[in-house]
Amino acid sequence: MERTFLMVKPDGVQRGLIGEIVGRFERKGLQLVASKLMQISRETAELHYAEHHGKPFYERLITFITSGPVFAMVWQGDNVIALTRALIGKTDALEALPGTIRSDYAIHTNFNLIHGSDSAANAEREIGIFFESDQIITYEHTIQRWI
Ligand code: RTP
Ligand code: MG
Repeated sequence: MERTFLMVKPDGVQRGLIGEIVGRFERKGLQLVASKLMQISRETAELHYAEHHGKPFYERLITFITSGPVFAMVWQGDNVIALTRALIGKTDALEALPGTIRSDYAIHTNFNLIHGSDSAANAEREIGIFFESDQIITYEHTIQRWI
């Protein structure tokens, strides 16, 4: 069983899309094991996006992700990292497949609504940045046997 870190970005929160986005992962059959609405500090944003440090879009990205509350989550399920990346869609909304979150709701790369971890190592690292281990809830997911 795999875990991933997902985060509705400030544009998604402001546009009232938390419920819509969470609903897509719920209906897929994935299990929510942690969540919180939070304001990210610059320090946290720099830790989270460390791999992009020095890139041309870095400053814009840090400014954007700290510009308002985000909805941070941990989701669990078989292949949850690849599955959630597929449901989110490509970074650029123009390249995202129809039916993905970014294709359905985003127009620009700078405002692409949601973050999803891209590897097991990054998922573990990002979960550690945003959540204490006792904030991640272990519970029986009763629909699991039907999925
Ligand atoms: P994320 O990390 O937010 O889930 O997005 P991603 O994996 O699809 O894309 P990534 O390459 O990790 O980039 C992180 C965020 O930086 C912004 N970005 N802007 N060329 C650009 O202007 C550019 N490239 C990336 C996007 O907001 C992207 O989500
Ligand atoms: Mg990324």
